[in-house]
Amino acid sequence: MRYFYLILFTLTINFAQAQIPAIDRCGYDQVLENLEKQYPGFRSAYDKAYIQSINGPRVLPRKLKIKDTTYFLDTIYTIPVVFHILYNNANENIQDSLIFNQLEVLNQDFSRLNPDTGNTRSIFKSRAGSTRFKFELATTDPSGNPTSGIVRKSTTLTNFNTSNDNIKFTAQGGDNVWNATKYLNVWVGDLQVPNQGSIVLGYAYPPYGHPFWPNSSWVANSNQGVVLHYQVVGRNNPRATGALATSKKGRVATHEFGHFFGLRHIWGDPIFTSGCSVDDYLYDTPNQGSRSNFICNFGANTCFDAKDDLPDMVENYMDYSSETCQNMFTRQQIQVMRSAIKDYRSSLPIKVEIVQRMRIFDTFVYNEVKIFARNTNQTAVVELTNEELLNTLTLDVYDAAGRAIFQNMPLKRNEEIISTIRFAPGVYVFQLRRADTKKPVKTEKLYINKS
Ligand SMILES: [Ca+2]
Ligand SMILES: [Ca+2]
Ligand SMILES: [Zn+2]
Repeated sequence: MRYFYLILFTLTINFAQAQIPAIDRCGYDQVLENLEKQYPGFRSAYDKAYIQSINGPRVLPRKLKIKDTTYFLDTIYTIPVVFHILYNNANENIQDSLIFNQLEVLNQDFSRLNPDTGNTRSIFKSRAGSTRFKFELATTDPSGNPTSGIVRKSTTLTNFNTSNDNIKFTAQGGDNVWNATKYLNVWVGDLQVPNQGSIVLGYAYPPYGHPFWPNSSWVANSNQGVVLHYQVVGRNNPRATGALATSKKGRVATHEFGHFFGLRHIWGDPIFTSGCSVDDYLYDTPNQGSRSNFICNFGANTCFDAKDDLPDMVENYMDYSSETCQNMFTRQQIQVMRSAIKDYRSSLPIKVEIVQRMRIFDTFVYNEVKIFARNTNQTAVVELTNEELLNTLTLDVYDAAGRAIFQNMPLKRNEEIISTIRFAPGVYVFQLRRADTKKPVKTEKLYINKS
């Protein structure tokens, strides 16, 4: 084999140098033909060896499995970040390496490439996803000059006041924002709650006008951005000791970036009302009555839902659980954040890449759609755990005799609830088809009764 390859390689080069074929851009076929004339039987030996080299020695299956593959366009946003480091002493002037690994943590967490995705409980795995956001340090400053994306500034203030945002204003001992519509500003310093002496790990404001937030939380561009306590920036910050020891994974930033892109806390921030009646407006974060308190309690279940009760999602970055058990954003949270870029922060990305992604449709649908009956509620549910499936599928329902109950119902919501109140008790076939080709992609038999 090696012998043939060597000859081919040499001849190909010679051929390419000797003549320039007018139509064939590659003269490879002619090389093979010449060799066949020179060494009869060469071609079949070569073909056999070639096929083996790409397929391996195994015998091809008699029927090749045909996969139903579709392609779709996806957008990846790259967002420039500037760090303003405000320090009153050398310890607060955190080293570059922490800023670099903070970026790495953000890129992993927002892309679900974090090393601990395996810790997501199986009940929540299908709800987790990637934002397709990338973060990079700014390389050009607002005046168009090259920059490292890190601004360091000494300050006479021993700590910053979280209520007046002084860290964001040069005249008040902080550092002015870089155009908040073009940069994601991160300020780092010693943060304290005025008159309480307690520290704040970080805070951020949602996009101006975002409907999840009361208008008291909408602030001007000069105040837009993320603020972090210097002790919790980056992974394994040596300053994160004592009470901060559970904040060593750089996930305060992940959480605050979540707010910056519009997310609420998953427990919905009840203050004056009962916990379980206040929501974060997202159905794929289970209803949660109160925040986790820097611990990792997989037994937590602060709200009992009458149907399909789930425990609290302590894995979520938008809880206050320990960073050791945080490892996911949900797909609805991702939808909110991606919409926030389109609707409120559209000039922020420095790069918008349109990429083609492949979907093996059958596998995809099979794994990301759940069809089940809730007989106690006299309903059946089709749950799409991936927002990309919205408006791509239709539902047919047939009774045991094959009679259609209804057909071509479009699936427009992540959770489509079908009343079964008029269904006679029995077995029904729920069939999903692709809306475009009408091809069936998933079928489930459900037993409907009135228990
Ligand atoms: Ca929720
Ligand atoms: Ca629950
Ligand atoms: Zn928060």
